[in-house]
Amino acid sequence: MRLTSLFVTLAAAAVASAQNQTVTVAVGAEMNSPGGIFQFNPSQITATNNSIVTFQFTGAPGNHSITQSSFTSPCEPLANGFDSGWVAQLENTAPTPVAEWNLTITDDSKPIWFFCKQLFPAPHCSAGMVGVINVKPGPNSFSAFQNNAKSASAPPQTQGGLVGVGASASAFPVVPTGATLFGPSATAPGASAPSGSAPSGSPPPSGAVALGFNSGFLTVVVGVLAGAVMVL
Ligand SMILES: *[C@@H]1O[C@H](CO)[C@@H](O)[C@H](O)[C@H]1NC(C)=O
Ligand SMILES: *[C@@H]1O[C@H](CO)[C@@H](O)[C@H](O)[C@H]1NC(C)=O
Ligand SMILES: *[C@@H]1O[C@H](CO)[C@@H](O)[C@H](O)[C@H]1NC(C)=O
Ligand SMILES: *[C@@H]1O[C@H](CO)[C@@H](O)[C@H](O)[C@H]1NC(C)=O
Ligand SMILES: [Cu+2]
Repeated sequence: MRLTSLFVTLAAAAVASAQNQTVTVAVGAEMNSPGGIFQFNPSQITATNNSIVTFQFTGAPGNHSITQSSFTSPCEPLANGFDSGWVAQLENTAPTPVAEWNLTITDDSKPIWFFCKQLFPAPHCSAGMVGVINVKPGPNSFSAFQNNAKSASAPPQTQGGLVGVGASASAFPVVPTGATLFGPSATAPGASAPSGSAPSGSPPPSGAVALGFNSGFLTVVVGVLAGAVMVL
C-alpha cells in the first residue's frame, strides 16, 4: 500500500515538472554577435504542451517578426499560422523592459517551423533567421530547413493571426516605449489573413516601405552579408 502511493506520488511529480515550462528566445542579435544580426537564439527549442515560449526582441537595432511556416516552404507564411507582426526598434540598445511575445504550445507532437518575414535591408529568412520548436529526428532537421530558407524567394508581406498550428498566442507583442509594433493593426486582433487574398491597407511588398535604419547600420549589414556570401 505504502509503496504504491509512493509510486503514484513520484509519477505525478514527474509529469508536473515536465509541463508548462517557459523557454526564452532572443529575436535578432547585436551586430557583433556570432551568427550575425539575423537569428533566433536558440533557434531550436523543445517545449511541451502548455509551455510558453517567450520571444524577447533583444536585438537592437532590429525590425523582426516571428511567423509560422512549414518545413517545405521555410519563408512562406503557413495558412492559418501564427504571426507576431514586426517589432521595430531603431536604437542601438533594446528598450527595457524588452518587447516580448508569448506563444503557448498546443501540440508538441509535430514540429512548429517559423521565420522572420522582414525584407529590409535584405530578406532575413534567406539570411538564416529561422527556427523550430519540437524538431523530430529524421531528415526534416533544422539545418535542412535553414538551408532551404537560404534559396527561398522573399516572403509576402501579409499579416497572420494569433492562433497558429500547434501553438497560439493570446495577444500581439507587448512593446515598451522605444519599440513599435507594425502589421497587426492592419487586421483585426486574432484575425488570420486568408491565404491567397491581399489584406486591405497593407503596404506594397517592395520599394515603398521606409527603412528607418541609418546608413552606418546599412553599411555594416551589407558588409556582413557580403562577407557571408564570400564564405558561402
Ligand atoms: C498547465 O497549464 C494548463 C493551461 O493553462 C493548466 O490548466 C494546468 O493546470 C497547468 N499545469 C501545471 C502543472 O501547472
Ligand atoms: C509571458 O509569460 C511569462 C510567464 O508566464 C510572464 O511572466 C510574462 O509576463 C508574459 N509576458 C507577456 C508579454 O505577456
Ligand atoms: C499535446 O497535445 C496534442 C493536441 O491535443 C496531442 O495530440 C499530443 O498528444 C499532446 N502531447 C502529449 C505529450 O500529450
Ligand atoms: C519595420 O518593418 C515594417 C515592415 O517592413 C515596416 O512597415 C516598418 O515601417 C518598419 N519600421 C521601421 C521603424 O523601420
Ligand atoms: Cu528578422
